Amino acid sequence: MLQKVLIANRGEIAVRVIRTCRELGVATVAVYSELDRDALHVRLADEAYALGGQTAAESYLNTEAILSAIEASGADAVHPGYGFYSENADFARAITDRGVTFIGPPPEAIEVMGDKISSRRAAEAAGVAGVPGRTEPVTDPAEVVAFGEEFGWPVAIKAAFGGGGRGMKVVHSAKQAAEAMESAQREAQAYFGRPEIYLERFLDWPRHIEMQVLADAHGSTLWLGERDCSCQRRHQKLIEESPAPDFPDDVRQAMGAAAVRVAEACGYVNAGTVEFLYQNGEFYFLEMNTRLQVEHPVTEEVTGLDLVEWQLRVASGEPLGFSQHDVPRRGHAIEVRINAEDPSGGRFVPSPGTITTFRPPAGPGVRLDAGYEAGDTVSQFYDNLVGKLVVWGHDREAARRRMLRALKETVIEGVATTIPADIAILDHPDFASAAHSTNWVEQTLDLSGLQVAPVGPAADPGDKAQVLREVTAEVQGRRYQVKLWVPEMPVAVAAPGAAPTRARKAAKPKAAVAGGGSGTITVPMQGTIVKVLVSEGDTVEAGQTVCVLEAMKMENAVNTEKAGTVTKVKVAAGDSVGPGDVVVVIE
Ligand code: MV4
Repeated sequence: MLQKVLIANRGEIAVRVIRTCRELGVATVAVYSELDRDALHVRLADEAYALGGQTAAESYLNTEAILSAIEASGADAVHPGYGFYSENADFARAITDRGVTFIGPPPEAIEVMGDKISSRRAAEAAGVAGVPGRTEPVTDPAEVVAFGEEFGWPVAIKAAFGGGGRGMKVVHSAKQAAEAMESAQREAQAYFGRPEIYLERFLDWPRHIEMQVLADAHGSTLWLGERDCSCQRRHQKLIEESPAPDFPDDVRQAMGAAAVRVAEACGYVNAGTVEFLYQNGEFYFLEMNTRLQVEHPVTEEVTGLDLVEWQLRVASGEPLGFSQHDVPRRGHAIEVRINAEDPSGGRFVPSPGTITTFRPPAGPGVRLDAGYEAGDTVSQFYDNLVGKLVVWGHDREAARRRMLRALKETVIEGVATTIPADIAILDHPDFASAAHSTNWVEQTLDLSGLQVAPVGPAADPGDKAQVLREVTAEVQGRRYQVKLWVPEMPVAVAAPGAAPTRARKAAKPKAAVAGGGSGTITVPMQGTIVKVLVSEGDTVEAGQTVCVLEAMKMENAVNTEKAGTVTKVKVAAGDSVGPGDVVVVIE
């Protein structure tokens, strides 16, 4: 088994991977940007390494910094999560070139599935058809017209090197062909750096159904069941579920077998997902995602398998050791993505900020995979997924009701979330009866009346502003030069000649901490007030000790830098205080 896994990601997926590693006794290494230095994934990991930078490009997409962290930590494997470098063949090669295991598919499989034309050809070669169309790039509007006349209108024009849904154009008649083609080429160039486009028949009310596959390095590839991800808005999935509602078992078996053939055709190893469009009983290959997906927990809840565990086992060379017939599928699971976005009026406006309250739901059949806790900040620099709420029920209706119950139990304050929109969707008769399609959220669902209470003034980042200070520390006699992130306020100043003494036995406090010269005396660190030496009305001199703070087993004198009269004493012996708390006011 792997010994130590570095997770080249952040947020809930980094937390998700850490949890399974811990259960398996595998050590974990987090990496973090400057903004994430106190993030949940960093707090949970066994060790953590700074990548520097704020934006994704400066941090989680900084190959050199990630490679240095691998080197420094001695990690023997890297889990890429999703997004960032998860589907980057060059990154996978950079990892394996150093003799470190990449927890994902071989780079060649990432490459074959990396563009639409080559993946569609690979699927066709394996006997799995895409939506009827032609894979040769088109350059002449006459080809679009000829295609529409042969297969019928509307026609979909897609970017050959695209993915994720951007750059698709729908052409309803011959006279729209030229303009739509040019606009599709321009968008393809702008989004994907390549202008090539190709044609498919357009399906007007499809469902997005994807099949989870899992392959070991010994020639065994299994399908673990489908997920229906038809609830989307602008290609962002909102809700996913398994099994797909109103989906005949013979179609499921055929789709599972098709997904296995696609995976085998590209030499796939590890967990992957084959996406299909499904309409009128027929399914068509769309693309393959060569990573663990956001919505993987839906499959975990239905099968009882831990997909991250199997990713690690397969990556370390273990055979699956079970066959297609052994894959359990029980009940129904639904996942809702909770994003820090304000869905008022159906607009879904990003709402970054500090989460002031986070009360998670609990109870039977409820799982929350979150990347944040109360006090954590959702940054505008990254994906604003706060977490995923996943429920299990014995059937779809039980799961739907349980999800509504759990969503209404969840309290998140400080940022707006998509929860009110999720509730509206789950409550809608079209969702309850599974009459929705990939177009439903944008064409039918009306959220214009949705009004979310304002979250209040955005938490002032100045509140928590910290500065980097370099200090010398001695740990068991060895000198270290360390960098400390400390609150931006006057820091502790040791009185000249003062030597710290052990607390409790020490009669006299020696170390001195000053709360600044403003007359408002604050403590610079967390601790307990053990003695208050002044009373309201007392006259004090500059440098005089006003109280004694016990912190980190040391007694510290809290001194005033300013002379004057004590107007307020805000603490008493025994009180717990934190950095910045005011203890005494002097005028
Ligand atoms: C289609 C389609 C209808 N007909 N292709 C958009 C994402 C991209 N990966 C494929 N997409 C679509 N391709 C044909 N021939 C409708 C969509 C589509 C869609 C697909 C999956 C999930 C959500 C979607 C939302 C709008 C359109």
